[in-house]
Order: sequence, then structure tokens, then C-alpha cells
Amino acid sequence: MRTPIVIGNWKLNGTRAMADRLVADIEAVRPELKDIDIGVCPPFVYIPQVVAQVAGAGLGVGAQSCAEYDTGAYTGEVSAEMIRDVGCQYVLVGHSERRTLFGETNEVVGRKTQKALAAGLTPVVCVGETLEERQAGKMNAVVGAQIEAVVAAVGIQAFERVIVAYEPVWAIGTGQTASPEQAQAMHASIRAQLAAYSPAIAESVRIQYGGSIKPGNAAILFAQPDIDGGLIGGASLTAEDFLVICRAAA
Ligand code: 3PY
Repeated sequence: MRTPIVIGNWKLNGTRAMADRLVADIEAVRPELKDIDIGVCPPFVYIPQVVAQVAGAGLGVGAQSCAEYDTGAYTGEVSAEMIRDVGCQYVLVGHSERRTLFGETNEVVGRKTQKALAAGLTPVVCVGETLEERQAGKMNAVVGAQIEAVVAAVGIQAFERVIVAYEPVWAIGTGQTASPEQAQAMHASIRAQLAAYSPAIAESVRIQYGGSIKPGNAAILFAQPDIDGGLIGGASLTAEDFLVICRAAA
């Protein structure tokens, strides 16, 4: 049995006060949600305060990206080691906004996954196709190549410590969500791809769905057999919505 995991991706949003309130509200309900893992990914600058706040509360903290380098003259970058050093457990890697707006290729995502694992973090590797790719029937090939690049970089065994997040690009920040059937089909396809390397790892790897998950559609998505929770964007910014989504995964 895979433990569902719900992670809030705050993106470029928040203030110290907002982080404080949101985390306090999630923590207050955490004891009722013992059967799932929950994490939040604030912007870098708020990570230390959130880590201090959640100490011992069973809430994981992650960063939204990490550098593909360890150290050196890379202005503006933050390494996986640093992220681990301030107490994070997770790091998102290859979110579609990183791929499309910041030019992260499959190879870069592979290297970042490698750095995250080496630092002792759990990488949440995001994959997904654009609308054009889906309309051209290329979605399985595109997502398959994204997964393949990570397998090539870290090896299949490392997937014991990797979480995959399937986030169709056309469903991110658009209000459009993949239907439960579309999402399930892609999750099953990712699992089948991994099973060709190791059936045991394919069975145990957690695959989250992401892309406009809301309180109203979370339960039906999470009810699909190969969907193990969600990576939540806008709806993770208010405790009310985020907690409805967490409850749907429990
Ligand atoms: C979204 O739901 O918009 C996301 O990008 C989650 O990462």
C-alpha cells in the first residue's frame, strides 16, 4: 500500500504572516490526517521560519527547485545541500514552470534529481505534456522521455526515494483539470514504464497528480488506483481549500 501524499506548492506567493497562519491552520488539523503525508513548499526565504514552526508536527517542508550544482559562482542559485541543511525533506524538480520559463531540459532535471538524492532530499519529479503535445497524441512519448531522462541520471533503484508528480501543462494555472480517466491513464503508463525496469519499484513509487486540483475535484482524482495524492498550486494558499484536499486523500 502506498501512503498518499499531498504537497502544497506555494509558487511565488506569500508573506511571513501568511506562512505563519497557513501552517498553524494545517498543523491544527494534522492529527486528524494521520494516514497521509503532507508537505508545503514555500518560497526559499520563508523556509527557515516554516521549518521552525512545524518541528515535530509531522508536516514536511520542501523547496520549489534546487541548483544542478553543488557550490560556486552561480548567482541566485540554492543547492540541494543548502535546502537539506535548513531542514527540508522535499524538493520539487522540473516543475513545468521551471521547464518552460527557465529552460530546464530533461537532462537538467535529471542532474537536479541526482543532487537532491545525494543531499538526502526526496525529489518530487514533475512531468507533463503541453496541450499541443496531447492534441498530437504525443503525451505518452513526451512524459515517457521525461521519466527516461531521470532513470538515466539516477538509476531505477533511486526511485525508491523519488516521488513523481504528473502535471499536464495545460492544466496548470488554467483552471482546467485532466479528467480522472486521462490522469489515471497517464499514471498507469508511468507505472508501466517503471515496471519494465523493476515491478517492485513501479508498485511502490508514489505518483501524485497536479494541475488545478481544487476541493471539488480532488476526491474523484484521488480515487483512481494509480493516483497517490496531489501537488497543489493555488488551492494550497488557503488552509480551508488545502485541508479539504488533504481530507480527500486520507
Ligand atoms: C498547479 O496546480 O497549478 C501546480 O502547478 C501545482 O504544482
